[in-house]
Amino acid sequence: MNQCRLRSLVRIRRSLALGLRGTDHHILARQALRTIQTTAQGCGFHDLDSFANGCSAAYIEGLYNKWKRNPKSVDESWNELFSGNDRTTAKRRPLPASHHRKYRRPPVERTAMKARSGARTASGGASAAPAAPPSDWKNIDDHHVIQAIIRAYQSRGHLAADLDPLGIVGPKKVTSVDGTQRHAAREVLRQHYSYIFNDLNAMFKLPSSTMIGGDQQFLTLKEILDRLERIYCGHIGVEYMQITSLTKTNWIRDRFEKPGGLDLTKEEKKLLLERLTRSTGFENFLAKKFSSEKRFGLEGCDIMIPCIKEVVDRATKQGVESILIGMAHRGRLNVLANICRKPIADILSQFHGLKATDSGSGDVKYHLGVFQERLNRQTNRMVRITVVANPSHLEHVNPVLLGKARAEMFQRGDTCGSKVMPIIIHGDASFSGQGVVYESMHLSDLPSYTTYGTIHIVSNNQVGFTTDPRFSRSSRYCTDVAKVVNAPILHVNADDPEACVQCARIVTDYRTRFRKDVVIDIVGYRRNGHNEADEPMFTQPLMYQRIRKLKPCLQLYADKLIKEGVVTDSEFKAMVSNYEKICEDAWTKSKAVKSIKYSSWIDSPWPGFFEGRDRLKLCPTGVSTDTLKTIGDMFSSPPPPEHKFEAHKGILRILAQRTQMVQDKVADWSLGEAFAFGSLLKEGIHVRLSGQDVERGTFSHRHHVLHHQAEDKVVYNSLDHLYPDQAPYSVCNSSLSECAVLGFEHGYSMASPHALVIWEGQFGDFCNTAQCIIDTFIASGETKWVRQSGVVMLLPHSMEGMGPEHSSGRMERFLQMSDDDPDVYPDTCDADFVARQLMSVNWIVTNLSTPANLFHCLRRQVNMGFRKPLINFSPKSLLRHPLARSPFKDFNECSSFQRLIPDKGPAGKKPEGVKKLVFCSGKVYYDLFKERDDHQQVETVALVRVEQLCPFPYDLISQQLELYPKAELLWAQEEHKNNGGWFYVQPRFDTALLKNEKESRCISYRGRPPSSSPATGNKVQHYSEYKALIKSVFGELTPENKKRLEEQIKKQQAKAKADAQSKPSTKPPSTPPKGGSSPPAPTGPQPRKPLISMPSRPPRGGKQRSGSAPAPDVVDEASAARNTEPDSLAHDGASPSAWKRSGSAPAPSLAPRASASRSPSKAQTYRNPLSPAHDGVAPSTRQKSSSKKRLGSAPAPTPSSHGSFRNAPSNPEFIKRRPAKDSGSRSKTQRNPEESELDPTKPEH
Ligand SMILES: Cc1ncc(C[n+]2csc(CCOP(=O)(O)OP(=O)(O)O)c2C)c(N)n1
Repeated sequence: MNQCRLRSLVRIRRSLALGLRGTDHHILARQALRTIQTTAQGCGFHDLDSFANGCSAAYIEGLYNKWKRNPKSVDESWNELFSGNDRTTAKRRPLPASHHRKYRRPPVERTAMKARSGARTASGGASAAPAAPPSDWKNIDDHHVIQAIIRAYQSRGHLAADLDPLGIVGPKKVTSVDGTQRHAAREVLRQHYSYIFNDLNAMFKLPSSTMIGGDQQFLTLKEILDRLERIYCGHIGVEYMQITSLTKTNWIRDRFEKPGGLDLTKEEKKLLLERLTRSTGFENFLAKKFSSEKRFGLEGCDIMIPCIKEVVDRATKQGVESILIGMAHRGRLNVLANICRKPIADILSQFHGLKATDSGSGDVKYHLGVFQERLNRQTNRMVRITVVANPSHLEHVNPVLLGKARAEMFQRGDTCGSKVMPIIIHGDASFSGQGVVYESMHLSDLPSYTTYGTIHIVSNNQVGFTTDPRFSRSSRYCTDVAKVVNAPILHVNADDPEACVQCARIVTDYRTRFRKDVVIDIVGYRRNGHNEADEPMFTQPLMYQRIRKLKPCLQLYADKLIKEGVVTDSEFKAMVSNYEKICEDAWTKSKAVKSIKYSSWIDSPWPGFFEGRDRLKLCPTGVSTDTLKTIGDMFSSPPPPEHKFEAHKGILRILAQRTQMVQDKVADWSLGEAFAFGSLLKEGIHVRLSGQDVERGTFSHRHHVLHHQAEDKVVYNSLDHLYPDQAPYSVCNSSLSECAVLGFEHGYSMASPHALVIWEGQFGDFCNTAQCIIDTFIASGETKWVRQSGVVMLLPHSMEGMGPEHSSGRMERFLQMSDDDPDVYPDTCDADFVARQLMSVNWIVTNLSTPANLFHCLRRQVNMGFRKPLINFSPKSLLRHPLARSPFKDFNECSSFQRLIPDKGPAGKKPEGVKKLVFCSGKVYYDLFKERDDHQQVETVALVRVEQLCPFPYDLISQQLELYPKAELLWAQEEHKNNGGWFYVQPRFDTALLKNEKESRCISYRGRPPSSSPATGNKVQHYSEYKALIKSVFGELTPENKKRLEEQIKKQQAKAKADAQSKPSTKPPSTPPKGGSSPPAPTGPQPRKPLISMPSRPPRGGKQRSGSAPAPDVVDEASAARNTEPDSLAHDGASPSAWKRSGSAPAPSLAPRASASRSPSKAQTYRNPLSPAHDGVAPSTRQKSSSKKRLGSAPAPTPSSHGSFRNAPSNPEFIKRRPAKDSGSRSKTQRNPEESELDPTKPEH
């Protein structure tokens, strides 16, 4: 037998030495070594590692040869092994007395033989191994079963755990063969259920996959079952085996299985009783004083308060300084009183129905926020506790809270969540029912959204309003949603306070150790109805019959501790009466309160921001040309050559175009946006842009993050390297969620006023999946909770034939929710009118038409003396529209935001000749502008852009009305009549008109008819709608104009042909830049009759009209010269004609009018930014020297006076290597515990 084994060892050694890795032989050899390892364990050899590795085989072979020569020359244990007496070894080792009784020899030889026989099969016929005696097979099977049983308890024990204090759900105890009442039912043990119960006293060696033995390696089967039963099927049901991380499962196993690990000391028990007394006492007191008031009491889940308290204590001990809590109604007042320690008198005063001394609508008491900074007496450390105000909409506070926590971490430079910790308290029905829970969970491990672990506490009262779980969810547990992020879930019976507190400890330690989400599901009940006035017996009769018979948890626990001698009855009674007195005193105090202040319930105070500030002062938003130049240069340059960053060629072309724009002192949309961001970063304002695909931009216009074309996750973001002491810039592609991500950014914006926080929708249409956040937080947050936010929503919006769901940002909804009174003409003579108007409205709604206005608008967001959400309807085709460009002078110190852009062309210059005054907003202006040319009505039709819709610019509107006293008044919009701005502007125009007594005009609508669908998906219909709109404003094209345009087309085509033949090199490229995605569909409809003028189109990456596109319209130089350009372009060299001829220009018909006075050289500079001439001046080369300088002088950000955001970690590296998970926020010393598990050689559990 031993000879046989030795032969096997020698074979193993040889096979390993020969490097036959991956072969069957090799695998079998390894198996055999493992078997020998088991043998060694069984024999009492404990240095298993050295025994088991391949090299040891040589050693063993040597020993064997030595032993053959002289058996005494080797250690006795080897002698026993080689001579085949190894069975005696176990006996020889002193074992506990119990072990001698029925020690089951571990399955040594059988496994080894199995390996050998396998090897034989694989190698095609070695000598046959002797058959194993039947008793050995039994041994092997028994050990396997023990392993399987242990694993069954670990992974399925929670199914049999005693979690329900009502005893309605959960397993029934069954009597085992030994007479023990056990929970573990067939669903846990499955096929092993009856297998071994006939031999409960058999002794087994515990496998390494369990720690139930503590220091003991051997236990009887009975003891194994009892321990597993206690751990996994008691009052805690732990779900953790779904976690794919071995480190984490081992950690949890260790915490639960180690004997004695879950015990509390006497002092701890006493403290727990005291806290439970407060929790229950608070609800009892409220019930006594306000029996019919809604308070959403915690009775039945009272233990939640001591649990949260334990989390707070433990986390503060571990270094957490700020705890943010998000929760709904249930138990909220109790949390405020007993966790935050908001004075109870303040809470009680909310019941008195007092008037508020400050403005706002206020909110019900169980929605209010709280911010408390206090000394944690258990740890003697200061801790900030925030409960974020929330709406009724359950669970929607989650992402808001997470965003706020993330921002606080950023502010504090907390790069791993060691100082800031979020806790979210859920209801069982809402946790499983609300989709936002899932969306928020999925943010938990994203680099730019992680909060390094959130502690989720479910106050599970087993009913949602009146619906019981069988009808409110399909999953077994309400917490199953947390499994998507591999969170461990601890279900615990609410009537076992000690188990609950142990769970609280474990989840806190887990979060500290792993920085990941974790869940406690406190399974309790609801002693009253949904609210205190509800009769629960209507719908849950049987449940409530049981509840009525149950003693409160406090009483049960007090009885237990009295029995254990931890407290005496009189001590407990004293605890209860002490707390009652505290409440009574607070009650007396609260009666003296005569008014309330909403602002004393603010959850996000901004200390220092408002003090000493003139809130009505609107600071200038323009910046110096030098600043523009610096930002422009950097934004248009690739990383310096020394970094050897391989950028995409298409990107280099885009950068070259940007370089050209900077040289020409003109900015397109992306440059305008970059100017806003860059200049704010320079001023120490942290900028964060988040949303789906925002790094590149849905329409491929932004390209803030350049990707190395040869190396994975190597990126470059020029806006991060503008100035050495700039604030950090975060641009982050989000998960595909609107609701959670918008909520997150709103929360982020609440943390500090010194940041510009922007959420961009992929298309504005999709913002309706975030409607709850928009309605309940952004639109009304300030009114309800006196809390400001400057969050910006960028919603791509415009009718471009892209169908019902890619057209409308639903402007009408935002405008409908705006709270400025349409019937009140404000005091426009007030010197602070503009600021006052901004300050008093709930949000700002803009539909901007120029990059400069976007720049000023974004900068105004942080230059105002207060914060207000901004909803901006962003363009799509305008992102590349040649007319939608602004000269640098529109960004300089003398410039400012234009709420309304008047007509500065011939019509504006001679207003008396104007027959129609057309007000419009956004992209439609460019359509009207072009059509006015085609219709030759530049002198008779004035086009006025309302850039800021809300608050309505009454002063500027009135000026326009006065300027054109004889003109017919029109509001033209591309949206359907029931959409867009019409319903909002109409009554306000009326109010403005009524203000003037002499005025007899009213404004009429021009646009699409009402429709339930925001846009057609049919291009033909889109175009016919467009034509109808144009006709309604300008009438039919006259025959002369038709003829003229026809001739223009021909001329243009001939010219283009000639140009193409004479200058092939300057021909526009026929395909978009490689790698870049197509820009949005053009404005205009595709199929059309010739001679019908088209709305202007954006260039499509230089691509000419597609096959289905209509024939080009004619635009001749002469007519172009007559036309007026949009004002923003009237003063500089950036000519539309230049664009028309440019390499990226669309077909001539789509080009805007050219100015004859444009200098050809200027035009040329625009014409072909992709030409070799431009490429010759490679941006990298051009920037080389300056970039080098910048590089050299780009230290890490330094603190500045602009708020703590400057202190937040910036990106000191020029080229960033993106981590797979966290964006550089984990310090080197804080190694991700997961990292070790990425090693595929590590064993799987
Ligand atoms: C999004 C949303 N839908 C419906 C409601 C109405 N509502 C208020 S409480 C409640 C039951 C919530 O049950 P659960 O989450 O278990 O919490 P509990 O009240 O039982 O603590 C419902 C349906 C709501 N507030 N929010």
